[in-house]
Amino acid sequence: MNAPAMQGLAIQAPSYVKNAKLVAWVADMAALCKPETIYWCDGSQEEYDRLCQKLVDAGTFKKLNPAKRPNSFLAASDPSDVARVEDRTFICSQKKEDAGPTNNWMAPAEMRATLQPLFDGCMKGRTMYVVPFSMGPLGSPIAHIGIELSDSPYVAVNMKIMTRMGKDVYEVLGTDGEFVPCVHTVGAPLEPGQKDVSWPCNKTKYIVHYPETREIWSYGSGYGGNALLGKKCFALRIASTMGRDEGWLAEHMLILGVTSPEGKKYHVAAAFPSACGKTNFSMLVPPAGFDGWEVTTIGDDIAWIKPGKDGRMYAINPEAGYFGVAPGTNLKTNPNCLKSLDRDVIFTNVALTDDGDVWWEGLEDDVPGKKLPEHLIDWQGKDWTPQIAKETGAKAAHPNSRFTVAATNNPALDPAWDDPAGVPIDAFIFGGRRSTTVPLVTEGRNWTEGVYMAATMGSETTAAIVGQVGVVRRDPFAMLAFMGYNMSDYFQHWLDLGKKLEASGAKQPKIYTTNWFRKGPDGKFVWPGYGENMRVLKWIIDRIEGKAEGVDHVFGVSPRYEDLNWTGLDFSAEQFATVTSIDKAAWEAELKLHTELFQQLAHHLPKELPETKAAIEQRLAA
Ligand code: SAT
Ligand code: MN
Repeated sequence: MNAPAMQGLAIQAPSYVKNAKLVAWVADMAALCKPETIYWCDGSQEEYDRLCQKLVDAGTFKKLNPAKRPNSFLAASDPSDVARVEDRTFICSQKKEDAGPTNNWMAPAEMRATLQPLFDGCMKGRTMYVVPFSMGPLGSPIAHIGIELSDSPYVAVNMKIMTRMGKDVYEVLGTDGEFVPCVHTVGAPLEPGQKDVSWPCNKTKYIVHYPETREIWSYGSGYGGNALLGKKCFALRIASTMGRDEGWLAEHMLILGVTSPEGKKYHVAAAFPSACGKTNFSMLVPPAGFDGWEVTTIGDDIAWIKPGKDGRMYAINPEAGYFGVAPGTNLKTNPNCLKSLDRDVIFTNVALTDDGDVWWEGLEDDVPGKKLPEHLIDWQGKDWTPQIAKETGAKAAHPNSRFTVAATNNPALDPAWDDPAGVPIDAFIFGGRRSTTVPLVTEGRNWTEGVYMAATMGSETTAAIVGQVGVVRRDPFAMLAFMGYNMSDYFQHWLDLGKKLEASGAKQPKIYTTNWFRKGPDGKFVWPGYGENMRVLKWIIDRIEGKAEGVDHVFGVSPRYEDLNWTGLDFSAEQFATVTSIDKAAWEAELKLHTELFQQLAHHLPKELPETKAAIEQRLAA
């Protein structure tokens, strides 16, 4: 491709890179993107430190006060580049129906023709980083390899934390192993002598997936899931199609271990939309009244789940770090997370304190009445004081500001988090953010009822996506933004897997739906959430053991007040009713929304879903 442009830029792969297809692809991409140099990342600490220093010199990173926050940095993004861009995200399968009605689609040839001129010369004046990474423990039968080419050193250092990144990956890859090619550019070529900006990006953005050829092309953004291509692009959108073809699941789920006082261990995988508390739930500290219970983290965002030889479902966390939402995190809401952030962290778009540390909204809320900082530099570099905040409503940290930190920093990390065999799943939870209608917790009476609850889940949007915050949208399986193929085919995949699992004779996971977010007439959350979610988790464990009661209702089984342990929490039966009531009119309206969803997804929609809906409608009318 365009050979003359390559003159003077030799593709000199390190001797340990022995995969001919990879070297040829890097050469092709270099010829297209025309970087000034190519740098092959080895994943070493020395390299990480060097690239971080480079980012400090470029003004992208600010080094935080080492006495307060050792080996940590603060990045400020361009104010236009702060979250995932769902309307710029495309699934380019050959057939439109394979992307389905919930995805943006363009024919692969048309998309390639669109991207060609954008990528041509897009890395001029910059370094192309070759970032080798494994999603999942190196060499695990559940893991897969990707190579990201990026002109962003910010991406390279974040990938070091978020994935198993480094030259060991080439050993697993060997001479002819498979990898998912991921090309990323900020889309800001530099002319000779042109001064760079601290956060290069482009107004034009494309986050593109070719599921059939398993490729990812990302243009114009440097932020989060748009740019760290191992995460949503690979581990969810591409991996979901791999899972469909190969009989496994790639899910937007945290994975936690929960150990009872008797020492029995369970594993729960839970799907919630972005910025709905997955990290908090995965690091939960059991409250008073739960002596001897322990919760440990396997993953906080993504699960790859494959059926094992014994017929059970085994899950790994394909990631190696957390890219979590900072605002709201404090010693009360998530003490384990706060401790994880003591050192070795990359913060993006939080505020800077006058003594060189970080701050975000809610950090001080662990103790009532704690004073706000007197002065900060906000995420856009402006002065912030409590007075300014009061007058203008200005947030010191962006609502989608993030931390990037290694899983190994987490004091609650599960000993099996890196086990190549994965952990067996006992329960799936699906949780939306709904101020009304949906009760605290419901158990599906069977696999199909569980799949129905997951498929019809609604949630109010958050700042994790560019666009309007707080509108209810259907977010099936919390996968709306992350599905690599037709949503109805995905429902079918879940139903088929359920049948296969049932046929194995092994004990199968139960399926639950939760809602921590019901509000009272005063507009405030009624359920205290965070560590108190243990009360719900224990009910779930007890149900698995056949030890807890509940009440059968129109779409499943929920606990009565007396079915939960209330030791140590002042929560009245009346409050409980507020978060668990099933209002007939609200559910009639809710079911209309399910009908709308099913109309949208009519093509290939499994008949079990409208059948389940009809049964709910009958029970509701009775
Ligand atoms: O930006 S990310 O996609 O990594 C975070 C999220 O939306 O969950
Ligand atoms: Mn997520």
